[in-house]
Amino acid sequence: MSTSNTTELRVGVVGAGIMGADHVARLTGTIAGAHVSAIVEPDAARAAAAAQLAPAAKIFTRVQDALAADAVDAVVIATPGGFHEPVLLPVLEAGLPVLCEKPLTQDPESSWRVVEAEQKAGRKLIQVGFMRRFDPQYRQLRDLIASGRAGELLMLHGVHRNPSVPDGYTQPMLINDSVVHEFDVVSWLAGASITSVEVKYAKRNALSPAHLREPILVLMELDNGVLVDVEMNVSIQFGYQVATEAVFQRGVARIGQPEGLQLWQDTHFRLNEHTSYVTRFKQAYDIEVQDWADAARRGAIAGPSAWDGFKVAVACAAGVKALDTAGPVPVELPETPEFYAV
Ligand code: ISE
Repeated sequence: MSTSNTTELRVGVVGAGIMGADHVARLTGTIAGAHVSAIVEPDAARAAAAAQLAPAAKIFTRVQDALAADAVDAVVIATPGGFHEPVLLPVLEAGLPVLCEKPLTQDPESSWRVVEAEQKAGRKLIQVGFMRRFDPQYRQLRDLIASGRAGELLMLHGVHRNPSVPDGYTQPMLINDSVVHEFDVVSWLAGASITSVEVKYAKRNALSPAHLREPILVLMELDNGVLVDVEMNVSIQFGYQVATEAVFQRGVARIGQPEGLQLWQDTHFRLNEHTSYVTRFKQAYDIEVQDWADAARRGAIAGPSAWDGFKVAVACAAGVKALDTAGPVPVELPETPEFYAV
């Protein structure tokens, strides 16, 4: 940790795309007790744009160089998932705390290597960026489920709708990049593990990119008997919407409905919807990063662990297989290592 005259956490942000730049702005303008000391980004134009948001930050092209220069006390990884492992391993070796955007890595094998490296480092250093766990509405729903006030939870119906996706978004990304959030959050909400994943195809949206077959319906069985369905839709056009309905023995609860200013005008009723996850989950990201930075300064993590990331990687592998399989694909997890047992 820094011995300079500031006790602030010096954070290196790796990857300066949409999420990386958003985190640079957040760490600079919103988060207390931390600042961006380094931006690691091989694309010079992106690096320069992010540096405008944090002028004091040094620019590096490789995380190893930022570590060697002793420029950071902690790291936020916001590169595409395929680049997480090569950044995580040297950061773990340096013994620094890290907030790693989802997914932990792209497959169970590489996620396993990461949890092994973390165990070798001797303490939990990785928090995975499943930000929905920090969203106040998701937290209220989890408290309701845990309280038993509406009886036992029986089913969860989810919708995960994006207006559109970039050209590079591929069919497996429906699972690895999008449904990945549900794999984490439904287990967390229901306090249970996913035992199978099934994918059903809806009538194809002619407005979807030519290489995508969607929307899809993803069915998950949990080991406590709860059944989950999620509509995953990345060409819904009208806006960004993530919502859940929870069905209990004695009631129904909903989160994620459009909120804010209601306007009646010219015989129309209007309520604005989000256009992107950056605004829909802004509050969640703010809380997530503040809690992470506070915990990092105490030598701890404050959210989903690398083991949670590994479990989701296993569910994603089943989900990707389910894209081409009729019927449910089992999700089989090894025993939780002692290191991660709560
Ligand atoms: C994106 O990467 C996210 O993480 C968003 O939360 C999700 O809604 C979107 O589908 C993903 O592409």
